[in-house]
Amino acid sequence: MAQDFDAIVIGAGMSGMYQLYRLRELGLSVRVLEAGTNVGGTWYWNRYPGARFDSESYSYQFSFSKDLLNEWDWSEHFAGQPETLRYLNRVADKFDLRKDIQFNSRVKSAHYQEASKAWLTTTENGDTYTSRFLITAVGPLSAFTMPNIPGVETFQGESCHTARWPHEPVSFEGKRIAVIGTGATGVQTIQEVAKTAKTLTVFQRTPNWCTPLHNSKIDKPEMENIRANYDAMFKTCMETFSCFLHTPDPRNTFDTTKEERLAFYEELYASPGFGIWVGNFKDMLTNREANAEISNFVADKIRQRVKDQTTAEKLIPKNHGFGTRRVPMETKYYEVYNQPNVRLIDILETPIERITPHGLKTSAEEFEFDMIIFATGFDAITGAFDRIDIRGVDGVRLKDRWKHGPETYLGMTVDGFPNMLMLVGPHMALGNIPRTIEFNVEWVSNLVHYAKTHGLARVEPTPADVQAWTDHVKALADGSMVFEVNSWMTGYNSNVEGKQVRIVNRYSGSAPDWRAKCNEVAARGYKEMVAA
Ligand code: N01
Repeated sequence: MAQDFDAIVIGAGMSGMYQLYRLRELGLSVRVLEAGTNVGGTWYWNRYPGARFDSESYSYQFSFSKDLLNEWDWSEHFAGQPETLRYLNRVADKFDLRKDIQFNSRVKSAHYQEASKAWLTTTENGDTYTSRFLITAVGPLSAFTMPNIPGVETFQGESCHTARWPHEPVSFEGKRIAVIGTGATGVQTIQEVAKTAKTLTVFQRTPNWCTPLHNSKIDKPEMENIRANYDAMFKTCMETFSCFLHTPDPRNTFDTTKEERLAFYEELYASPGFGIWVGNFKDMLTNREANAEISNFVADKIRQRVKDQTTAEKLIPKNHGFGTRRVPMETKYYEVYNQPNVRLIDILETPIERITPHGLKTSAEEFEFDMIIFATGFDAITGAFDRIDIRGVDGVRLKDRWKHGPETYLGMTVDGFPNMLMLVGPHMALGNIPRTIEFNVEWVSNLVHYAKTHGLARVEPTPADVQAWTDHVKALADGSMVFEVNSWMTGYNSNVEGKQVRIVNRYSGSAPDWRAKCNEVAARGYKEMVAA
């Protein structure tokens, strides 16, 4: 017998946790279904060595509770995963969230039932739930992908994908270790593993442009200063392009002299966090010559930091410009390649042919390893949706509907999928995600509240609005160099069938613009949403 709730929320990461809190405040009955054994989502699963924030800790936390802000001290400007997970557990304790979360419950399917205008959700354990609203809080980077390398299942040593890292400590001491993948996760992992591994061999397919994080500790007086400034800080985050404390410089690159630009690049390179990516000249990702300037600057930094110039050249991206893929933030990453225990293998030059029981074989060499770490990323944004059998009106599958890329209204709704509301879904602003999450959750909560109080059993956008929003999101991507490059940010995944094609999966306008549009819709009483 299915249990009935006003809303089912899929996922107990940051968005699912806050959604539960908000809907409960509105007096609704809510059940959160979570595959893991505890809260935290991204921060629960990604326990790999060296995992940490790339956003300033205090700008990433929840802002909705003054009490919580007053109670929690951050120990570093960019906190490590264990601290963030402790924080999220504290949030769950403080607001007694766990009592409404069903852990160990991976959702298998969610089907819209026309007769009852409700969703029927089934977990892999066979539990069933009915609810008027289905709220997806599945995360943009949660469906991890193993590499499609032959023999991957035959390796007999220790092996793990970074997004499924064990809860117990893992020692690298005295071990011969391979890391496959050099995205933001690979870079953080490599820095850490290199400290103690007997040997570390990095298998790199595409080098990324990495820049220094410049992390540092926060002492008590500094924490008190930061706290005193919270209101202004969160206001800044709501005004900047992508909700970070950094925002694009209003100048174009060539409005400046060569000396001025180099001085500005030096300043950004020496500053903590994402400033060099999201606080750079405003034409960095639209003007090719401008992009070449910053790319050459960072390439020179890599040449200066890596002693062996053949290795340095391998670490410098040649097929994409700076900032066109997510910039991994690093702490002595390039210096790792000066260590005698570390070796870089360029697998474009010598491809991996297969993984063997004792290691792997490239076109040039056979390697033996005690451990292989797969830092091979995610089937991003739509991947977590694809893995659930979601069916709307007339049994139409969301996966089929999105076969050629997502179609949404405001990134939160899809016509033909009534009462399904998405948190951090496709086609909405991402950036510094918790800032977007809070807005997203509040907008969804207000809509649910409106439907409840107005006796509306069905909330859904019109096909015309979905088409218009999807066209708008695609038009925004036009002319941005980001959308000319293969990466999770363009939905490309070499390991997933049908995903070796670039799509527009993200909203690339400013977060304030996206929020303004959402606010307009709410202010008009959700007139666009077909309701009956
Ligand atoms: O994943 P990725 P990630 N054979 O897709 C390689 C966020 N994040 O987990 O580039 C060989 O970036 C692949 O090669 P290529 C952040 O938004 C946040 O590192 O496809 N190699 C690439 O090198 C980030 O962008 C934080 O040629 C294969 C790597 O694996 C996002 O998560 C920290 C392969 C995958 O890189 C994803 O990062 C970490 C194959 N078959 C991550 N398949 C924080 O801020 C894939 N690769 C805290």
